[in-house]
Amino acid sequence: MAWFRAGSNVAKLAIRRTLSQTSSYVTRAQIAPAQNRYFHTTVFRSKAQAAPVPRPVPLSRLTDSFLDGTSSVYLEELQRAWEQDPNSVDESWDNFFRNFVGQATTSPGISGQTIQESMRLLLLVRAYQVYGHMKAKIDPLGLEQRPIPDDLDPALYGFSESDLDREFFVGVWRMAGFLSENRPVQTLRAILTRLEQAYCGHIGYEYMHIADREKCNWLRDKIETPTSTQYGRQRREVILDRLIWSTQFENFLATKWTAAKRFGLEGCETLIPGMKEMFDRSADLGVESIVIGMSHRGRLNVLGNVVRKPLRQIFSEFSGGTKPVDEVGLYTGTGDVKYHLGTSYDRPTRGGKRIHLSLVANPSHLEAVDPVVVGKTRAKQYYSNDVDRTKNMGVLIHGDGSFAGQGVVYETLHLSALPNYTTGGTIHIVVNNQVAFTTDPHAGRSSQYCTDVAKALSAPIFHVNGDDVEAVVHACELAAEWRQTFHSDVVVDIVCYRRFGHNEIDEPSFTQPKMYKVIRNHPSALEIYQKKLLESGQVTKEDISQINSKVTSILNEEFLASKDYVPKRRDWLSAYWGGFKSPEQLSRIRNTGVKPEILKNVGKAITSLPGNFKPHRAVKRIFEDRAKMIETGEGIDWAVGEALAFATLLVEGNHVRLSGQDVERGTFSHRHAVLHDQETGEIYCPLDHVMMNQDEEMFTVSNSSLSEFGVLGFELGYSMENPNSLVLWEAQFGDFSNGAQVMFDQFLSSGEAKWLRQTGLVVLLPHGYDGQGPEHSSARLERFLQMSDDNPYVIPEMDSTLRKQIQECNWQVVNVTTPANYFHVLRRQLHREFRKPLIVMAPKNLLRHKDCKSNLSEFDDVEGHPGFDKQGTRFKRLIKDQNDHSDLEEGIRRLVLCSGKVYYELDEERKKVGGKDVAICRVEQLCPFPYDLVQRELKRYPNAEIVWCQEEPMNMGAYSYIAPRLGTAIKAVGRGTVDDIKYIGRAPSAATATGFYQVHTKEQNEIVQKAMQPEPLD
Ligand SMILES: Cc1ncc(C[n+]2csc(CCOP(=O)(O)OP(=O)(O)O)c2C)c(N)n1
Ligand SMILES: [Mg+2]
Repeated sequence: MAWFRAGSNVAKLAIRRTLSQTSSYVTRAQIAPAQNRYFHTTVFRSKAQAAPVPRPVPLSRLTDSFLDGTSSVYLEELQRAWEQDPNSVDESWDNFFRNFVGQATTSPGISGQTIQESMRLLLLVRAYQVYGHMKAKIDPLGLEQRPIPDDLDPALYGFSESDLDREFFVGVWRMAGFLSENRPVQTLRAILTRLEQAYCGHIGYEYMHIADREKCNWLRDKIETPTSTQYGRQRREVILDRLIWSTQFENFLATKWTAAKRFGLEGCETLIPGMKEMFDRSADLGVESIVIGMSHRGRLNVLGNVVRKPLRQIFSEFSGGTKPVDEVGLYTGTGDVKYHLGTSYDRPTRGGKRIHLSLVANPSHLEAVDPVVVGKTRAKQYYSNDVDRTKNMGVLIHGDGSFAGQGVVYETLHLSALPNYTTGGTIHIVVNNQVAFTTDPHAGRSSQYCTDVAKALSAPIFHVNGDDVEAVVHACELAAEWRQTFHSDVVVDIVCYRRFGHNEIDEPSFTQPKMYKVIRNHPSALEIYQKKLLESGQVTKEDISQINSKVTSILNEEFLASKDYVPKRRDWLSAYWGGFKSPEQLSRIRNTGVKPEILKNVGKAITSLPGNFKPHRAVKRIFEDRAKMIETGEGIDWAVGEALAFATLLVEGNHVRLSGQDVERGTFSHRHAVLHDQETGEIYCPLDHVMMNQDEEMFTVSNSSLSEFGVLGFELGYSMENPNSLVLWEAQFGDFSNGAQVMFDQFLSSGEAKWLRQTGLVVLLPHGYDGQGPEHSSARLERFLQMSDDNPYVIPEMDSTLRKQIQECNWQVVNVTTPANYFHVLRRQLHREFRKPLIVMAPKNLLRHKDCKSNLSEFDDVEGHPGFDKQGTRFKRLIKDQNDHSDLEEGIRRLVLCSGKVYYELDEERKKVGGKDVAICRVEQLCPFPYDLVQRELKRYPNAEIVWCQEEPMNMGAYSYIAPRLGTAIKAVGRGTVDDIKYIGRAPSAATATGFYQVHTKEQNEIVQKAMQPEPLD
């Protein structure tokens, strides 16, 4: 490709120069549309006719920025090589150089002039390939006034009308399409006509940004081969039928529910036939399952006509719906508006296959669902062993405003070729109605097209006139073929319009009066297509009215049936979730301890390296230390505790996937899940070798792109596919997680309540005050707690055999302080019959803290070992004081409740001051609040003042969550009220932490000293 570019650019330059040396060539910024239309008939303007035949310019005299750097060096080298031996370069270059130095060419029958002309023609062909889309008639309203590049003007290349019927040779460039090697000579007229048809019709192709000749040639073949968009009678009837369904569906809703918001598709009805044909073609090419993400526009139409959700159900929901009868008293969640709900169905395809379609539920937040869809698709590929990623595909439908405006689009696109995130290509369809609510494109984006962001990914982009249903179908089919051939993203930009307002009760003429004047008189895509088919004689009026009446009568039947429609029990469980419990069905907590021999075995596997592997010295030592931990069963640190959790889950048959920025080594250089041989650079991941012949992907740890929103969304989607997987996303520092705030607010904290979909996603957020400043201290624990939905004033059933506290809560928030407890909380995620998101305030300095260690006996399930109670070994929601206190300790004057690493600082201070009369309890699970265990401790210390101690400022951390709940617990045991809780922590603050290390140390000291002060607290 490079040499071609170089050659063509130099030649183009030469032409420009020779032309500009004469006075008759005037550089123009744009070709007026009228002239442009005139040019469609391939008749030239008189000025162009005067253009002289250019003279060649010696290469050595060419100067231009293009010749800077590597390309000029390359050319010079090429020229030197040619001068020494003309056979050492490609024939095309031989001709090129001969031409420039005025020699005759070698190819028989080709004169120097012919070569010159061929090269100029070649540039013109290339100009069409590059810029043809800018002249394509893609706007159904014809409102766009964009300049047409002068590169598309044959006069620029010295051609005049008298050349039209001359024959030209264009075939030495080893390219497909026009420039294919064996193409016979053609007249200029034929070439231009074909170029216009191929590149300037109802589809504008953008692909020349793709730096891959094979791909470009593939597209060129498809684009430049004549008759590629012709459909026969049968296909046309199917397309017509689908377009009628799409159009009638919206009309029907509009007449039955005149004032309801449905974000209709009117103006882009061709989306439906386009999608259906795309899916049919995909199925022909091996796709079995498609995950779809889309926002409001046309969602109901897609649900009904593409996904085939029963129309009666859609109509029933549209009328307000009824709660499913057999769900009364059962779990129904809080629900969501109709145009957000997800669903999935199997539908037959045109080719007689079946395809599974799932539309993912999404919030209003435009584009937020994108990474979720991609993650879910990837998980489907893993679980269906879809190694070449051709059976499962993601399709995203975007709006023009949101595709250009929302950053998560780019964050999602950037996952597309990453080894652990790729799905073999997502197909993007943009419903480009040229307006976003009330905002015009010129105010909404800086790029020419709303799709330009996809160029960064080298995705081909097909801009298609939404009025031409066959062009839409063609572009959609081509996208499907591209995806199955090249396994990468592709964009179909359906340029259309919005017939009504943003929604059905909105007045568009307030803001887009001119556009709407045009729209009012604009025929629908269906009208246009019907006319075309009638004119072609392939379809009669009777045929059309037959389809119309069939559709009308089905819509009416479904409408009638919707009145008595009784929804079935809601399908809140997808394929792999059979047997899982809703929050209303009790799920007992299981033992998370592991047999000692298993621990030893997996422990050995994760701490030993292959004999010939040469790790970094420091890493070698770490692994030697780890091996010793397993051997002695003592001093197990955080990283080993985590690895043991992963390893034991793996041997139990679960899939484990950890992703995030720098997670392989770990931000704090503690994890070393992937090791690098210092000599060969090869990598070794011990957790890939826990079992014999372990599947490579069963344990996945992967550094991600530097994105929070995109990657968290991806992992969330991934986690929703199959419950037998532990999926974790780790933030670099918890502080950065708010870059993914939409994911927390719209999906993770509320997704189950809105859409009845569970996820056991684990989010690791490094948190803690170490004096690293305001942006490396706080994961904003308070926010997660504030979004928790457990009632602060009601103590739920806490009996261990009846407890559903976690099931009923929207998520769990923990701040764990021992490796063993971390091990158990991770394992607990899978050892239950429901799934709940887990937010972990992950430690930083505890990763290497001398006291933050556990013994292997805390991980196992051996009776008599620490942590073992009558139900086995479990995650400890609260860790009681580590001094050997009895059930009643009347001499304790203060009970300090805390959470996280401040515990170790408090304990140290207590040792320092000999504070034997102070008890310190760690609330490891903040949400839902462990009422039973807190009350147990309150009873143990009847005379103690009750303190909540935290290192965060008062308006942050857990305080505002803990206070009312602790108050409720206190009240229930007769120990006072919320007013009796004493607060120790930083003062309220705007910033999360001080930027001055000394101030930090002083504050930290004050906290621990206050907690131990002999005087009562005020
Ligand atoms: C993240 C986000 N910001 C703002 C909105 C409010 N909003 C809803 S629709 C819309 C316009 C969307 O325009 P476009 O993407 O072109 O889709 P269209 O409605 O034209 O189909 C806006 C701004 C939103 N839903 N989500
Ligand atoms: Mg729009």
